[in-house]
Amino acid sequence: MIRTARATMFRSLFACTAFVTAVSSDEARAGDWYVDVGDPGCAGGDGSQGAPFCDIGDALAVAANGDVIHVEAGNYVELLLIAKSVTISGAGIALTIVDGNYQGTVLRVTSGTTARLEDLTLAHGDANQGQTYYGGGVHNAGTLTLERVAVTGCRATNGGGLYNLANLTLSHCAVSDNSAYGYDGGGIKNKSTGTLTMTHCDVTGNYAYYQGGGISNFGAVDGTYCTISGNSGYTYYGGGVDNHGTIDFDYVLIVDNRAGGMGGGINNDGGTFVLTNGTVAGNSTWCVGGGVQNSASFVTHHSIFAGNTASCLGPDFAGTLDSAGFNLVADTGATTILGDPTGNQLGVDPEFVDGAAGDYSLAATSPAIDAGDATRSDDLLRDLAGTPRILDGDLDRTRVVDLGPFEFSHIRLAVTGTATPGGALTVTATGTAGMTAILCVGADDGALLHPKFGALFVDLSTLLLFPLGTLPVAPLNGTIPPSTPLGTTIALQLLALSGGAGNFSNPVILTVE
Ligand SMILES: [Ca+2]
Ligand SMILES: [Ca+2]
Repeated sequence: MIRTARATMFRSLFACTAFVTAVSSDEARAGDWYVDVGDPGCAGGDGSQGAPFCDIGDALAVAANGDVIHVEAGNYVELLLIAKSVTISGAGIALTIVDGNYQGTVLRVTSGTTARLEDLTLAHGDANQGQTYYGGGVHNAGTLTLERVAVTGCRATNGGGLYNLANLTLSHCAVSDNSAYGYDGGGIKNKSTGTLTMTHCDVTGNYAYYQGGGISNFGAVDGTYCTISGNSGYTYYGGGVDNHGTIDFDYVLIVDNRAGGMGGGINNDGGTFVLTNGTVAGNSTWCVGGGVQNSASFVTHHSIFAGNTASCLGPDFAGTLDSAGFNLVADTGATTILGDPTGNQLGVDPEFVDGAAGDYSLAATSPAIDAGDATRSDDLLRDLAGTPRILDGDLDRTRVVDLGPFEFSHIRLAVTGTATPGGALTVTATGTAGMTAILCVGADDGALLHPKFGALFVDLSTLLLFPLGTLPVAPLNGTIPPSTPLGTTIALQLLALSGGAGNFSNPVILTVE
């Protein structure tokens, strides 16, 4: 009876919420070209929407500066050379695959060209096949933006995945399983002339024979909300990152990388490294600096160095750590700590949820919770996992930022099912037993900062509250009304309360389609 009543309330709650409706406009403009390898008539196509080309290269040949090339789902076995300022838009990162078939670099952008690629994958490039030896997936000499793009399974002497000489911006990208089998930069090599900006990117499972399994940097890198994990620098330096230039990382997780010599997570050699709210953990090296090996400038605050291993010296941090306060270093045996000692926790276990299983978020008892600068007000509003930042993790009614890229919340939201008209959804709330859970449902794009509970990302003007009871609670099943317009967005977020204290959960934003 209770479950039925809850489901009815859930349905009615969806039905009476005034959802925002987004109507997409796919009208063709002058300068739009269409490519669909699956169109049976594409061999005679003219690039119009009704008669698409088979190959992206055909569209590049006729496109002018400013044009947009729309590429349908499919496997496109070709190498792309972009010397015009165009946008190439795929059907989705898992749907539109540009496959180099190991015949050369998959994507080359020439100097002076501004290009954008979105919603596709670049795979199976090999720069050593008659080309430059640099950049198996991408060789960029221009201004290139990749958004929702994967670069995977590529190889080169330097820069197995991407090789950047100029301006490269990566957003919501995955750089995985690439190899620099000759020298450095398994995932990415950023040259001294290169400026690389990364947001919401994962650099995972890449390999370099010599150094910089994930990233080898000689230029300037700015990274926010990124994960660098499971990369390997086989023989020498920097399993995750090898730096000789300038790196500024915020909210970055560097875990489970390995180097054959020094700096399992990071090798900072002659460069400048600034790390804010980073976690460097679970990395290993054959010799010095399992987490970090630093022989230059390494400035950090609100960061965690723990659970790394080194066979010779300095499991967590070998060298000089220039503290800007609020760092946790579990093993300081080879660490010289200079700078501001405020809030540093040395020789302390940060208590990850399950580091061995790759979960480096904070357990409820972690000393890193609410251990940051109490005067700090973050403008990023979410942590690496999408949880609101800053939260009151210790429930003393004062929000204080946690150490590392993850903010601890007493409640987490998971939504499964199909976001279609009439589709069934299951909402699961997990969190601290005994706290009262409330489900918030409404339209998207709210961002209201509650002084005690954190940020609510459900639009307050359409907000409906739905009490779930005391944690633990059973999953809640609901149905999206069949009449819901396509493109409707629905935002869900949980609130856990105990006395006058509480935390909002991560939000889940659904688009009905
Ligand atoms: Ca906190
Ligand atoms: Ca607190």
